[in-house]
Amino acid sequence: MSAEYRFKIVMLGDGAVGKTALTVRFTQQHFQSDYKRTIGSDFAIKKVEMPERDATVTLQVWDLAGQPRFEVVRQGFYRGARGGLLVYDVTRRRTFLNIKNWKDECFKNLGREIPLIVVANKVDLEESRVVTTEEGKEWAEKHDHIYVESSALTGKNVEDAYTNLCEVMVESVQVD
Ligand code: G3D
Ligand code: MG
Repeated sequence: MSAEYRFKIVMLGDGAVGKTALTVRFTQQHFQSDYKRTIGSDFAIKKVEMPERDATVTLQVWDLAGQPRFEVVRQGFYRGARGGLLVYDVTRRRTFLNIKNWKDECFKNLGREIPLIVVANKVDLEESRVVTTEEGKEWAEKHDHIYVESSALTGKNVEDAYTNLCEVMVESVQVD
């Protein structure tokens, strides 16, 4: 019997780091559900096959549009999330420094911790890169996160970011 999981995950990170670009690239979808757009978040669906685990994961990928002012919007965004991608832009140091705040806000809203993957995005922009691989990796390892370098533009490692998260989420269910 193969296992089926459904997980809501959240895209975390500052504006313009590539959260939407990564999600669109991964799901090959344009965002659905207009009524959610009005409250500032959207989601896309993607089925991930995990043959080694004999499992199928249906991901509901939530993406917060901008920085909604209303706390209630953010609560709805986080509610029920089982994992997330902490995304920063390797060409802007501030976005790297801010992933800690996104992580804190996420755990505070949920009242518990969930698996998060650190995603260093825009690695195609080599000339303007300011956050090194070593720095990103060191922070991720220190805080027990898997580290992935991606480019939503070229598609590099985009799938890896999400499938790594699936692995960790499935594992955490099996431990529970
Ligand atoms: P957000 O959803 O986190 O706010 P977006 O970010 O996905 O809207 O991306 C912001 C801008 O960065 C977009 O450019 C997008 O095309 C670009 N971008 C996203 N990922 C990458 C990447 O990996 N490499 C490069 N070079 N650019 C990327 P525009 O010009 O459309 O605003
Ligand atoms: Mg966006």
